[in-house]
Parts: sequence; structure tokens; C-alpha cells
Amino acid sequence: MVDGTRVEACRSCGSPALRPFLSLGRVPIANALLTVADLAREEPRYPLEVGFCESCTLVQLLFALPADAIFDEAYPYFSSFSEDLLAHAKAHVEGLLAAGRLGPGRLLVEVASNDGYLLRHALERGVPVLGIEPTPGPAAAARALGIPTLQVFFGRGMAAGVRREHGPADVIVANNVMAHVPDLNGFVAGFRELIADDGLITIENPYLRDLIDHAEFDTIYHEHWCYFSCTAVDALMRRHGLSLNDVEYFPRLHGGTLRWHVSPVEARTPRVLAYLDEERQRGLTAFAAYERFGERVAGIADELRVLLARLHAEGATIAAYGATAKGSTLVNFVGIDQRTLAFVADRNPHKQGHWTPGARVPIVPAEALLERQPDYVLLLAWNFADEILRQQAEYRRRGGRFIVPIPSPVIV
Ligand code: DWN
Repeated sequence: MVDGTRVEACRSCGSPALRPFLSLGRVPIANALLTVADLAREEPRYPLEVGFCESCTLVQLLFALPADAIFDEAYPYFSSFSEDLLAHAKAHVEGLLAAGRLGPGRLLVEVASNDGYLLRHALERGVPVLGIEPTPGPAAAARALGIPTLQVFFGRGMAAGVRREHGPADVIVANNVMAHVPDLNGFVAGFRELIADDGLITIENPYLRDLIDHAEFDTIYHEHWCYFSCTAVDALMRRHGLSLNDVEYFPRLHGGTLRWHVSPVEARTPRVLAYLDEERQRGLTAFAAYERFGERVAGIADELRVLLARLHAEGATIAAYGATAKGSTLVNFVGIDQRTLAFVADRNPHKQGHWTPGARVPIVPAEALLERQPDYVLLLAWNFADEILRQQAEYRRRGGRFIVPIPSPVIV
């Protein structure tokens, strides 16, 4: 059990005007997979609650755990188990090269470089790269690819050291990490410290608008301290002398992802202004947009609970695919456990042989779908549905059906 803290001030602007709008109960740390020894004792649970800052509009956790309790030695997330994600990362590097942002003499630094899923593509093109990754497993995997990797958490002080040793970064890439840092201002100050005056920072995170529109409540878990809109990112960057200049939207990535383009030099595009305007028009900058979200979430959870109970009562065998962090939130909030789900299949060998926290469902290799041919598979990695349904065509040809839980449960 670690000491969490109740959040009294906005992680971005410091305002005390935080308004709760969703509680998902007391849940275990989503990626704290259990070993057989862990099964002998109850895993710790912590409040999972989010709120809205009336001052800068940032949506954020209202109960926070220390980062080193989450991103520890056993942290199991490796990016390279999705072909679509690898292709997305390669396209990003190629776009930066085509735009002249990268080249032999221009340093690319990736914050949360994980297992080298992105930097490998830059290294192959002769780009000087540096990875920053705090978790030992992914950092070791990146180094095995020849990627220089610092195994530390990124922040202001650390960035100054990198600049002294390596010089300023021409490009900083920060994918699925800005939501994962407790010291949000220290993190962004690190960007300002490290980036060259004419440099570009690209930041990818799931888009808050889609979380609300598609009821992606399962993407809320303790390793995501914040949930970003353009409005909140704009305010955050201005505070550190950076400008949110552009934005790219990837609707099929992680349930809807934005790539924010940030630089020390202001050069705002009509596209980013349109996103900021749409958020105001949609009401995402006011509490009312979030006030009834909890009711929608409860409705989806009830739908899924009733569907699974009906299938189970009919004698159907049900498993799951994707031992995901979001899957922990979903099954623990809905109240599903190993009595309903026979197993969860996952391609990541670091997860296999463990059990999911809370629900305690055994994690097995993906081959189990064909070996055991359950009647239904709950797709906990629904954000990769296109890729996984392609991959599991044979399971489906044999009559297997997937249950896609978000935005509402459907059988495909
Ligand atoms: O922000 C985060 C997102 C980007 O990734 C991190 N906090 C942690 C992680 O979230 P998640 O665990 O909910 O994520 P993913 O990325 O949806 O995980 C997919 C899981 O599914 C992985 O364990 C790998 C597995 N997988 C598989 O077994 N076969 C994935 C694919 C595409 C497959 O074909």
C-alpha cells in the first residue's frame, strides 16, 4: 500500500476550483499485474475520481499516487506489440524528415521512448537520437536496439543536464506521457529548457473530447493524472513560454488522439484556432459538459454487466483479449472477474503468466483464442480493434465473436 494524496489544487494552474464529476470506485493500480505469490493477499485499492478545473479547464485525477509506485521495476507496458502503432510512429518520423525538422545534424529526443518503437525508425535514417525512459524493461529493450537511453523521469532539472551534455533538441517527441506525470509544470518546463529556439515539440495524448463523446471512461486510471483538451494544453504551454501552434487528429488511435505541435516561437495555424473555438462552442470549457458523464458511464457498465450475465447464463464461454490498463478499469468498475472471464489473451510475454489486478483473470498467450475457442471474447484493447479483428480472422471464421465494450457493448 502506498500513500496517495487527495488533490486540492489544479495540477496545471494551481486553482482550488476543482469540481468532481466521476467516481469509478476504489480500484487497484491498473498495470500492477499479479504474480502467483500476490494471489495470496488482497491487492491495495485506491479511489479513482476525476474532476474539472473551473479556472483552466484541465480534467484531472482527484486522488493521486506517487509515480514511482506505478512506473516501477515491474511496469509491463511495451509499445511494440501493435503493428498499427509501429506504423504510426514510423509515419511520424518520416513526416518530420520530410518537413526538414530532422536530419543527420538535428537531435531528436523522445520523452517516454519506451522500447524504441519510434526512435528505431529515426536511428535507421541516420538521425541522432536520445531516449528518456524511466522503466527498466522498455529501456533495456531500446538499448538492445542501439538507442541511447537515459533511464530517468523527465523534468526541468534533468532537461538542463541533457542540454548541457547533448545540446538543445531540434525535435522533442512526447507520446502518451504528458498525461502520466504528477509534476505537469515541471515536465513542461523541461520541454522549454531542452528545446532549441527554432525547435518543435510534438505531444500525443488521447483527446478529452473523444473520451467524453465516446464514453471512454476506461481510459481513466491512476497512471493518467490528466486528460487533455486543446484549451487546457494552450494555457499550460503559455505558462512556460511555449506556443500551441498546430494540432493533428488521429481518430483511430487510442480511441481518438491529438498530436499537439508546440514551439517557443508563436505561429498558430487556423486548424488549432478551429479546435480551440470548437471546444468553446461544444461547452468543453465549462463544467456542464461533464456533469452527467457519470450517468452515461453507469449506463454502459449496466449494459455490459447484463450482456455478460446473459451469455454466461446461456452457458457460453467468455474470455478477453488485451491485458490493458483500461481493461482493469473496465472490468473492476463493472464487477467482472475470473468467474465470468476464463482468461485474457495478450501478445506481450511480460504480461503472460500474471493475473489482472482486482478481477484476477489469468493472462495467457494470444494463441489461446484458437487453442480454446471461447464463444465470446471481450475486447479490452478496443482501441486496436481494426488490427486485432484482422489478426484474429481465423478465430472469427470458426464462429468466435468479439464483444467491443466502448462506446457501448456490441457483438461483432
Ligand atoms: O497511455 C497508455 C496507453 C497508450 O497504453 C499507457 N498508460 C498504457 C497503455 O494503455 P493500455 O494498457 O490500456 O493499452 P494498450 O496500448 O491498448 O495495450 C494493448 C495491449 O494489448 C498490450 O498489452 C498489448 C496487447 N495487444 C495484443 O495482445 N495483441 C495489442 C495488440 C495490438 C495485439 O494485436
